[in-house]
Amino acid sequence: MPFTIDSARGIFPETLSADAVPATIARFNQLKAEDQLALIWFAYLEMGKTITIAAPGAASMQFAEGTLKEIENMTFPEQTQVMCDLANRADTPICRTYATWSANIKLGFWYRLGQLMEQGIVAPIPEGYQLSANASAVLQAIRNLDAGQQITVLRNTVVDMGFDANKLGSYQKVSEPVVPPKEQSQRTQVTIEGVTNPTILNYMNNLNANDFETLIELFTPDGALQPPFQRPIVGKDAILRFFQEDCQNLKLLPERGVSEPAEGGYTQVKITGKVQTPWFGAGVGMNMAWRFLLNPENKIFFVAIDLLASPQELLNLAR
Ligand code: ECH
Ligand code: GLY
Ligand code: GLY
Ligand code: GLY
Repeated sequence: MPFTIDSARGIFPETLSADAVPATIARFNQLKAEDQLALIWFAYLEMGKTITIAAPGAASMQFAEGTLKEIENMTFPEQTQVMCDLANRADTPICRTYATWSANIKLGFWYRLGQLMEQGIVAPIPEGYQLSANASAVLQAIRNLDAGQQITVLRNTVVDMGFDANKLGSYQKVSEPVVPPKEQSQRTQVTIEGVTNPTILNYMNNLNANDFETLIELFTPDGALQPPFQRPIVGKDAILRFFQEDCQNLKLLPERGVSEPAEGGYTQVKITGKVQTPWFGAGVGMNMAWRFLLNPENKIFFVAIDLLASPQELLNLAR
């Protein structure tokens, strides 16, 4: 085989991903818990002036309801302690429960806590809270990012909170029910300037239709998918689980691409375009690239999804 997953990760090396995102998260992680929570609160309020977040669906909220009730019944100091524990990734019952939740359930949980803080039911960030100098600098770094990068920082900080899931041992992951695929009549078909490869078009169209069972058949058994700023997810079972847990109701808007032969009868394809998340809809278009490596049978051996450094990168199809 001419490629390994590791060597496949290096296709289209000119792709400039948004390194500012992991850099900002690393600086955020150095802050003390109180500063982390206050910083997110301030960032969230500021972003709320320009972009609107959709209320989480009932399907994702039902799993967090027990924990939210528990928190509502606590005193303010106890509530503040729970939020600091989450930021500190402490070993507590709530932090362990949180660790079993999918990303959308974690986001829905914080969305609701934010509302309860506004209503005075959950302890607010103290009036006049002064961020440390480092925290102010991280907040300024977030202001300087584009909206797609800002929501990625927020998402990733929330996902990383709670007890470390790798230390839980065996556990049942809690995620929203899988939505049925869209009816054929409701489906849209993408067109991509420069690319007509059916595997690529089917990838985009099936993901847009939440048709994960059809989508996964486009992959080789040992294939891999690398989400932004993450390690590759390897093998059809794991990729299918990821699609079902984390990829419902995304909107992929690919714009252009290049396709060219690679070693051993493989084909490498780079696509650029926008992606919308159901949390923000058309309000935030994330600038993305997909870097595909297809085997000689036109199956996906590898695909990396990158959040791009800038909109100019949408035009960069260099190898
Ligand atoms: C408050 C203060 C106290 C602390 C906290 C608070 C609450 C914060 C809240 C934050 C909410 C943030 C949200 C962020 C959502 C971001 C979503 C993103 C989605 C990106 C998806 C992408 C998908 C790409 C993919 C493609 C593929 O082809 C394959 C699959 C996949 C304020 C109370 C914490 C409430 C809601 C960034 C890019 C295209 C890889 C998935
Ligand atoms: N409101 C977006 C979601 O629940 O995914
Ligand atoms: N941030 C990409 C994902 O949904 O995993
Ligand atoms: N595109 C993933 C990274 O820059 O790490």
